[in-house]
Amino acid sequence: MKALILVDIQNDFCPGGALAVSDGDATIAVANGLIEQFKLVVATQDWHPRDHKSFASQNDGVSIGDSFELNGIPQVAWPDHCIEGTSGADFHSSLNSNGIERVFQKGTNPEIDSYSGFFDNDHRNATGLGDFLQSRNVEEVYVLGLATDYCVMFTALDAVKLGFKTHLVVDGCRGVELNEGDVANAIETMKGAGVLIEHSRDLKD
Ligand code: VGL
Ligand code: ZN
Repeated sequence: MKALILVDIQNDFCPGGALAVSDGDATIAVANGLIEQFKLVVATQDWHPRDHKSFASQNDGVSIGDSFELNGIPQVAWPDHCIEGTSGADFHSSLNSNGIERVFQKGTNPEIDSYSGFFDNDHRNATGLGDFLQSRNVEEVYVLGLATDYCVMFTALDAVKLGFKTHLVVDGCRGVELNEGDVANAIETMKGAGVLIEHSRDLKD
């Protein structure tokens, strides 16, 4: 069984959003095209309490884009984004969210960030995505969404670690690119870990 994993296609990561990724809404057409082709589609949703400590606003002397340590783990300071229950945290209205069977929320603990759709950044708490996929006999996953150099990459890397044959649908992803080269490096890191890099046009069956 194959599954499509849509990562964080939310208003705050699209143009006009609080943590807008350049061209982030270009992922939607690719996602909608593939939703039609897959029997099993799941999505992750970045879902933070208002006082989440990954926000620069919650840390004295820390500015957006700074690196700091949060409970012993390296952390980038983000603008307030994807606050639970706000429109910024909603899936983009153009996304065919009717096709999504199950949504896994992450980043709900204010003390730790969660880039991967499977685990918090310390790998201690699971979102349930891994167990869900295993319960549905999934062996192969296709990952796309936002952002290539954060949540998409860590989701794909964890998928490999959990034993799924993992594909990145590269034209369905866009990145933050906080530093030049971050997206290219993320793709190389995924490749090196065994992620298969694909283009959506080659997935038509
Ligand atoms: C993300 C930064 C902070 C992402 C989420 O979805 O890639 N990036 N929170
Ligand atoms: Zn976040």
